[in-house]
Amino acid sequence: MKNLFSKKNKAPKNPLTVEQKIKRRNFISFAVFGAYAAGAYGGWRWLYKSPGETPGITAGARKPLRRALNKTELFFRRLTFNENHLVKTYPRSMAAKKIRHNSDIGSEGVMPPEYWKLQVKKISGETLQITLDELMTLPRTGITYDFKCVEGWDQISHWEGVSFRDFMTHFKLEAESKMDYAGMETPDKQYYVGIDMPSAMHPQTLLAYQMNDELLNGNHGQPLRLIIPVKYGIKNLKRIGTITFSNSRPRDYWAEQGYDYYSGL
Ligand SMILES: Nc1nc2c(c(=O)[nH]1)N[C@H]1C(S)=C(S)[C@@H](COP(=O)(O)O)O[C@H]1N2
Ligand SMILES: [Mo]
Repeated sequence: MKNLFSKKNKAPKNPLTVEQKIKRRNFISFAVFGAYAAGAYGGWRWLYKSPGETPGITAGARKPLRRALNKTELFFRRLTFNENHLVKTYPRSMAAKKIRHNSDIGSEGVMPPEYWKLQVKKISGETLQITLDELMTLPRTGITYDFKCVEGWDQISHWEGVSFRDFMTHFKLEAESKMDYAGMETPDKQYYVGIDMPSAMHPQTLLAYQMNDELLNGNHGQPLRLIIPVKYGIKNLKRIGTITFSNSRPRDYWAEQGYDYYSGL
């Protein structure tokens, strides 16, 4: 049988009254709350006083926040990106006949084909000038997939053109394909995107000149646009004027406004 009066079970010498107990608990909760509040305030001050990120590529965030964002981005990229993982495609008959038309920064109206050449800036400093006719002699690739805009709409659409990979091989841009990024800009430089090379070289990425059965019209990036199914609409630059290659992030129109630079799906 248990001895109720053993040392262990002995009643405390000065048992606390209920009131004292409550007081003590209140004191502890306030102390804990106070410590959290001080910590939170300290953290906020630290963040507030920390330097802003280098202006340019992305909208100004505090450096530590941007570091955290970049880490998260890398984590998800590694987790979800796989060049053998293909975006879902649909039978061509499911493609919309009337394709939704969104913003046209840098791609308004029509570009007379005789004034347009694709400028490809090689890392040697040389610039290739490529006509649409020349691009159209390369193997033609088509894709029917669900185009997604960050604004919340999506549409199954059909596009044709040259796969970016085939384009790189044909024009002997091997050294360029080993760089970290491709940058693309409209001829007037009003709209521009930066694309990480693995996404650019993804087998479904196209330099597209055709939508459904016709060459692109002025609404959709005539004469040549990027169709990059692994990314949101914002990265699908209409009316490509120049392509550059670099190991640092090329400037990106929407990233400068605070959108995710990677904008992957
Ligand atoms: N030059 C240029 N390209 C652009 C844009 C733009 O404003 N200018 N908008 C982007 C966005 S946000 C989307 S959703 C798609 C829309 O393409 P669409 O008009 O062919 O549907 O183009 C992308 N490419
Ligand atoms: Mo969009």
